[in-house]
Amino acid sequence: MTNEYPQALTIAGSDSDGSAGMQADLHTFFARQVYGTSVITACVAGNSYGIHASVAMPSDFIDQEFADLATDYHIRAAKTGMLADSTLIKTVVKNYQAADFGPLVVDPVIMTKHGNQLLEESAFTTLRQELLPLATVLTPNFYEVQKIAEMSIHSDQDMMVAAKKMQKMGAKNIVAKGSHNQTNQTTVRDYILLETGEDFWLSEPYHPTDRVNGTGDSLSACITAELAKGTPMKRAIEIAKQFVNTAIGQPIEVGHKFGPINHWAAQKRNF
Ligand code: PXL
Repeated sequence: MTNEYPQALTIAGSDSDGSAGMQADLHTFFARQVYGTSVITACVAGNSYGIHASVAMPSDFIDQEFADLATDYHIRAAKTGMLADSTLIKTVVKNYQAADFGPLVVDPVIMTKHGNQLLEESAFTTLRQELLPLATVLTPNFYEVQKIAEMSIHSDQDMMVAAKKMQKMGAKNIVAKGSHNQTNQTTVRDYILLETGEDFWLSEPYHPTDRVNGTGDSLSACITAELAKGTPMKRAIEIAKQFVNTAIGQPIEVGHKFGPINHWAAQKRNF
């Protein structure tokens, strides 16, 4: 088809306040000039103070969402977000394997910024054994690294060992996000381990703000958008880091507590 627009997919939960989950992914796709499609896995009711109810979609409905996209759209990259439990992970794995949706970015969503758990503890094994082997990119935050790799991180060396461990579980490229809860912190450092074996640290300024909901969603969505456009892996990761950092650095007043990041500020930058 002439003039075909790059299409990307988010397989994620809906967050009613629009700050995170599928909504943050779609904001990011839009800002990065890719057409966003979505497979909704769960819905959460919440606002900037927290999440107050959550419901998972039935598996046969998820099957139908995948089927409808597969028969019509040309999806070039996909990402996962909230998958809630083991049944949902298995449903998504089965459908993604049957489809031809390009590289998969797995954001292993376990806990929100408010401290609400979005993935049942009993699903961690399914996540490790069934989803990670499909991950072209895995983007765990500092907490998720420790949960998935089953070790605590106290040093750069620990982070490198954990990333290698996650790569052995089958994820090809690892974007392991650094901690950001030390006092007087001025930078956040993420550790990247590529499929090729190349590894490096990416450092960005730390912004002391509570308006950080949806940062992990937006980072993984931005990598997905770039992969859908054909951007090489290392560059896709660098762009995503800068995109999210710019969006955190110019907070907007929406909600009262853990509000959304500023996708418009990031959209204005030329990467
Ligand atoms: O940011 C993690 C996240 C992912 N998915 C959904 C969420 C949240 C955080 O609030 O609500 C649906």
